[in-house]
Amino acid sequence: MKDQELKNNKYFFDLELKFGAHNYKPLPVVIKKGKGVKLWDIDGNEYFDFLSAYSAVNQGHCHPKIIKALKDQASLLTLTSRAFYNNSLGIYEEYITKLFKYDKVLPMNTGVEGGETAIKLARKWSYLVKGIPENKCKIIFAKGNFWGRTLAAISSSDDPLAYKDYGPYMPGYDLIPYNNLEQLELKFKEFNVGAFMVEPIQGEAGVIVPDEGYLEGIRTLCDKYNVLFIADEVQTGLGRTGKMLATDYENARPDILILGKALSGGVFPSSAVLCDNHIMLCIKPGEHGSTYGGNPLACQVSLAALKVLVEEKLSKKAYDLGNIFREKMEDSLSEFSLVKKIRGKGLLNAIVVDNSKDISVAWNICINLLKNGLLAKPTHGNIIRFAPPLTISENELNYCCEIIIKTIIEYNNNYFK
Ligand code: IF1
Repeated sequence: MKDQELKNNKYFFDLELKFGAHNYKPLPVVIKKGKGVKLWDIDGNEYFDFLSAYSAVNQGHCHPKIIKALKDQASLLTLTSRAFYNNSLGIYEEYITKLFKYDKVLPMNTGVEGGETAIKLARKWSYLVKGIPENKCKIIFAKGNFWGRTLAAISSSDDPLAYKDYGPYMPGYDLIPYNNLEQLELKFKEFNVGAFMVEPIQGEAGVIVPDEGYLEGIRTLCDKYNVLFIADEVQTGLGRTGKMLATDYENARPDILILGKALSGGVFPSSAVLCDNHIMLCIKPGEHGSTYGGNPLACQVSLAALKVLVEEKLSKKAYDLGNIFREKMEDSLSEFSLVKKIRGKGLLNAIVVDNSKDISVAWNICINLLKNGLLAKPTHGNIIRFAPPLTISENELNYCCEIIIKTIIEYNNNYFK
């Protein structure tokens, strides 16, 4: 490639097309820099980020305190493996277990590893504590779930896009409708049910918010039938929905809590599984682990990321700004037949659009949002998720609401009659 040739968007599109797997369809923009709620592309165009890397950047891009923690630790020690102790892991473990009020934490790297770890803990507990016969433990999931891309994760999916042509699938799973306590209790009456793993709000399914009382109902039924309540808060946790945990909205303390994504503020892969001793101590030395799990770099970055959430009161911010967002969207857009539903909690929101006349409507709106300086991505065809970093100011949120409203109304007037 001649140096003087411009490395424009097409240059980067073509590199990825030629040398990369085609497992994503990104929006046509090449991001070069991120800071706070903003991203800049290679031409210097500025955008408001309303995806936050699927809620991994709750603290804003390149938060100075998290980056400082990364830099300080990176020049000291990055990885020892768990073959030895290190002077970061215990400090991090004490902080996170006291923050979320659990006896112990098992550190992993990605959200899906957190899910796998939670299921392994639940199975161990089922055999060693509950007394379910070996290899008979059933884990229950809700239809519409998404907890990652491993074979164990896609085995619980009812979305062909996630599971098709990846069989055979993990045995010992069962699916019931989301937001349905009656079906849950019927399932719990069956033999050998060890755990129910569920998102407090289903993210990938399109920000599906369950009825009030659903989470508390899960807790009650899990107590009644001695079944573990596993909350996948990888996307909903860490302030995103207006509380530190989405399960904090009700009396619904999970037996096993899974965190990821914003646990490191988008700076370094870090996930965590928290539970009390009677579950966590079912796994003995040598029975589970990970090369990078609990590495000093992830511990220091996660410690800083958690402290930012607490010190900057980002949960409360998300709660208040989320109410403003939904109110503005309802006031300005609910009259348009193009807009079918506006829903969410805190700063995890989605707008469902009518794609009966044009299946690409959500994508096209996102392209127009991009042109208007705001980045958002559709999910499941007609649902546009809006999830900015929780550090967004009220003025910035108001400005972005105007962009979203203007873009959707323009689309409605030009293409949707
Ligand atoms: C992709 C989706 C979101 C998650 C919940 C566990 C995980 C995720 C509730 C696994 C991951 C990511 C995965 C990423 C895009 C994104 C996503 F669209 F895929 F479904 F957010 F909604 N639990 N979600 O949302 O965490 O292993 O990725 O760290 O795979 O395309 P991970």
